Amino acid sequence: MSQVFPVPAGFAEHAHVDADTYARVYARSIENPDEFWRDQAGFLDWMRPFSQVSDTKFDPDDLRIRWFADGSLNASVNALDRHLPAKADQPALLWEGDGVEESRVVTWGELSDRVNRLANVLKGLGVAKGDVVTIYLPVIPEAFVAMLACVRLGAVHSVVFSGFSAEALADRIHDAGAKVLITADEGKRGGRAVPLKVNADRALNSQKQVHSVVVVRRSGADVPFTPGRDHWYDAVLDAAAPWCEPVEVGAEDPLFILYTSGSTGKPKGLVHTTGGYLVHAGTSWRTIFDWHENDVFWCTADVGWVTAHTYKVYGPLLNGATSVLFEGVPTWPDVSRWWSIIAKHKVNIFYTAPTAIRSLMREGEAPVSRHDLSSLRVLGSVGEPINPEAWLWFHRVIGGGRCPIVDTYWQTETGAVLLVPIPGATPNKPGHAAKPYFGIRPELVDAHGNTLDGPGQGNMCFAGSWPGQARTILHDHDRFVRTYFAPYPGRYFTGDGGSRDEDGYYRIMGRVDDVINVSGHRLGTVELESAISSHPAVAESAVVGYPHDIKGQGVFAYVTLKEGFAESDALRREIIEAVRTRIGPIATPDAIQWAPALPKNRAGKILRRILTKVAAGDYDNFGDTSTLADPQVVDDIVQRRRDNS
Ligand code: 6R9
Repeated sequence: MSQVFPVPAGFAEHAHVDADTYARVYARSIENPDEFWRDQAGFLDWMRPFSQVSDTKFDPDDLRIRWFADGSLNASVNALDRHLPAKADQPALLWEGDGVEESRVVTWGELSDRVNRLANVLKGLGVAKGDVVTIYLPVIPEAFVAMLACVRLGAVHSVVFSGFSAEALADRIHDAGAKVLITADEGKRGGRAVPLKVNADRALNSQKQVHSVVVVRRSGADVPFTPGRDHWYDAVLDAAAPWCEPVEVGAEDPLFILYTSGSTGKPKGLVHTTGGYLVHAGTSWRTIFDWHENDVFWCTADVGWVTAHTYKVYGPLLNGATSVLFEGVPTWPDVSRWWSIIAKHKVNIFYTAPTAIRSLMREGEAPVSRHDLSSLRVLGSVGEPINPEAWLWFHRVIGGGRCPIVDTYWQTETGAVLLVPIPGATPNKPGHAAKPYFGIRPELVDAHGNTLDGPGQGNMCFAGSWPGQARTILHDHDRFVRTYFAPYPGRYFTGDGGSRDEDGYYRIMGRVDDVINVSGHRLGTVELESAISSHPAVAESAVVGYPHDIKGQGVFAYVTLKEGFAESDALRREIIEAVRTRIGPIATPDAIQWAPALPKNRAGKILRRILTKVAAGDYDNFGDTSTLADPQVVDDIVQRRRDNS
């Protein structure tokens, strides 16, 4: 039995949604989804109204996901123009740099000016409706400017996390077919420089696809510059005209691409479209965080992830909300950096990830109690299941016991939230993403495709479409259908396992596919294995996730070396370096165990189930091992794991 935390006294009276409203609106949204979403769509300014709300079918042989299809609009008009001139002098972004002495306030007027100018610059570089622009920037206001400048032209942004390596960036630029890249000289994290321009140059080496690079001067470092191809952001913006006519796009025209890891080696470029995504993002953001005018919101996610796309960029901007942006890390220059920012800007709504909470929790309460966090009213969590211990600490120490925690379950693919305890409506149970958002129909499905009734555990699926969901994988619609709609026909399959209790509360149990969730970041095991195998000494490798105190899951790699190579710490370091070069520091293996051989069945398939158990230090109950080609291999692996732990 989980402890239950009721909606705090007095909270519901001022909330957008209380328990009765939730029950009534949810029921209506399921009985008549089109009517519900039509109402929600009224939140946006449309250039041409839509006549049909939805045209959707979750049939793997004839998949159809279309929302508001004959309507048209422009995302930047909705995110900026409609807040002007009323909010011209009010802050849109409160930026804190990596160093404590660096901060900036960007007003709505300035943001709009920069967006219009950059849009004109991009237009001058040949960017037009439907073209993809890759953005490789740290958490600085220019990242927002870049995204909005693209969509002002009807162009499609593809943001690549600034922690990805040159090779990972090159793959994503190439796959998206981008001809223009927007980056910075350097990023700054924890007092260290991140060599963005150097990485970008390396990614653009020996290719002709990208003809123009716009470079933001962030650190002022002396970086390589290719005349003709490279342009300093400040110089070209100063020279650009301050108004750019927004381009009208269809609701089903693409808004952005975002890459995420799947269970094969190649990252998937999920394609999100304009109308449905903006309706879902904008309306759910204000509802689930119970945002009210003048509230200050802070989402700590990096712009490279979907969490930031939906609930740091589009959600707040569509609502005309003031947001905090922070470039650095929570532990630098000291472990109270986040808490000092909350106190400085009197943040009311704070949205972060369990992995960060777990690492800050280790530092105890003293760094927190030095700061006044009494402005906080709502807390949020995202990216991975939050363990009850971290939940309770977040609630008591950061939220002072008075703030509901909005545990938002969703994915890059789903565009916006699916499961969530709406703060004025749904009592919290630690670790539970709780209840479906409006219009969302969760189902737990067993291995045979049967939908479970009542309490139980199963594969987390969703029946029926919702407007924010991705429409396809770039260049691979077949993979899109196969991955999400074929496993359980009639439903969208998330790749997660879930459970439901007697109160109808859902809890996410983690991935059931070959994806591991490290500090809230998705990494494909196959992708990791191919990075490891790029080292010339490696014959074969198998990667699994294992429990990690801070990261949730860590990366555990079993590595078999080629003849003639000896196991050594130096080799271990080289393999780690190979992974950092191919993917980036987020993928750094936490443990490498040498394995003279990997456990395989007679067909040569690696038995990951066993490797996962051994990595977790669980040496019993390997289940059916009769298919093992050589049982001795398992004894060997167990022995080595015991010796090392
Ligand atoms: C938004 C985001 C998606 C995967 C998802 C699941 C895990 C996300 C969660 C959660 C439990 C939550 N996940 N939120 N698990 N509770 N509140 O994180 O998107 O990066 O695509 O990751 O993250 O495993 O399938 P994305």
